Amino acid sequence: MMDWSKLKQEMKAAATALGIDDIGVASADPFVTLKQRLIRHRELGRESGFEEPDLDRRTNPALLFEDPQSIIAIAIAYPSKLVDPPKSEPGERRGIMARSAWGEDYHHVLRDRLAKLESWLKERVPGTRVESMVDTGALSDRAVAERAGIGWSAKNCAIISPKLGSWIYLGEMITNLPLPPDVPVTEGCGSCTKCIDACPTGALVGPGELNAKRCISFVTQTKDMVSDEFMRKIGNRLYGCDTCQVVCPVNRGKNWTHQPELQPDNELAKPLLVPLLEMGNRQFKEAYGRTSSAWRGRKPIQRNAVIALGNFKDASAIPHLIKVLRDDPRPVLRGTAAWSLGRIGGAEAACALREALNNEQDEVALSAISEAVKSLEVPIRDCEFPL
Ligand code: B12
Ligand code: SF4
Ligand code: SF4
Repeated sequence: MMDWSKLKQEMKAAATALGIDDIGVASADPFVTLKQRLIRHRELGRESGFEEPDLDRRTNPALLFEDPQSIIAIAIAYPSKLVDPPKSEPGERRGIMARSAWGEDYHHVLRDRLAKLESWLKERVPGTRVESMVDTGALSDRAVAERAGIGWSAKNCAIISPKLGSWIYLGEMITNLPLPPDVPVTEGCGSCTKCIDACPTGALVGPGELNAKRCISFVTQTKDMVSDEFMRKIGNRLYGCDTCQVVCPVNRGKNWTHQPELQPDNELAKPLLVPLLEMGNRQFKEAYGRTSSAWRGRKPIQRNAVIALGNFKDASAIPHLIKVLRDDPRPVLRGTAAWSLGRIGGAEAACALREALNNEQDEVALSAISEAVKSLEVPIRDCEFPL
């Protein structure tokens, strides 16, 4: 007879050698309260659209796996600080990638660890069956991690591990092994509300409640025109947002540098904006293809780079933005360049906008250009294309 408690202890002892930073076991029972929560979340229109749409599959492991007996949750910790980060200076402005997009794509790293764990289990228990997932699977990674005792479900929505903080990626494996479940963490946020207060867009509508459509992380991953309100709030973020984790006191001093694949390349994590604008598809794939920021392609990142240049109000960016306004084949990029030129202002930007107003054929870009022209503070009379 297999001693499942002993196997679990041995598995926990082996985790570090398998490159896993924390591991826990959850029962494979349906996630009943999560389902109610997800129904309400949908009714309120607060989904991002990146979630698995089938709420039954998201909350019932038995619909994903024949006769599930347990779910093993894993966490891998990632760095929160760049070593000697390059400065963002006038004429050489830089954007910032969220920490979860530094280093190698975490989907690959966690899948590698889950595969190692699977081999470890199969060596000990022939007949082991597993189904592993990271982020793109049907289950809620956070709900599984919470149930498996990895951390608590915090007011900023993150799973916070008492020992690792929230700079952790999550993944899991449904199994046919009746491993005894762990106990959820009882620690919590207490009376702290720092993350809710710091969220730039009010996306954290309550403790642990996110309106994903207002979350900057979501907005940076969309592909269309962004509203004026959100473009201003994006600042120089190129992908994702870390504000509600950076302000969290539990994360103070937590910076995990031991996972070799997850260590950042400064020039990719905090890249110069102008060269990013000029990257072709192939160049972009070579530079960012191995990171998790590339999953939506280069368009959202280049659009965000254009927004960042507008937010910096650095006049040296004007010729580059004019080039996008005139020549970029993507209407969203042309429209966003118009917004940025309007934000920086000045004669050169204004003339280029007037010219574009006469030449632009696309409706989306045209509407952004006319808004930008309206926003110009100084009327320009000496352009080649006066109004
Ligand atoms: C869709 C998605 C997003 C969307 C929506 C995020 C969200 N909070 O819902 C967007 C694009 C905005 C996003 C952003 C980010 N994401 Co994301 N995202 C996901 C994804 C694919 C699904 C999440 C989901 O279903 N959300 C719906 C909510 C309602 O459910 P949930 O958060 O999964 O579950 C919790 C709640 O339901 C809550 N709950 C249950 N019942 C009740 C009842 C009440 C009353 C309340 C208040 C709460 C509550 O408890 C559950 C457990 O915590 C997961 C991967 C996965 N498959 O799970 C990654 C995931 C959540 N993302 C992750 C990360 C890292 C991020 C970012 C930090 C990236 C970045 N730097 O920009 C931000 C953080 C934004 C934030 N404050 O949450 C990690 C989280 C790691 C961690 N330590 O928690 C995950 C788990 C990916 C991974 N495998 O590592 N993400
Ligand atoms: S990721 Fe940014 S925008 Fe989203 S909830 Fe956190 S602080 Fe707010
Ligand atoms: S900032 Fe405070 S309230 Fe927000 S997650 Fe951290 S401890 Fe919880």
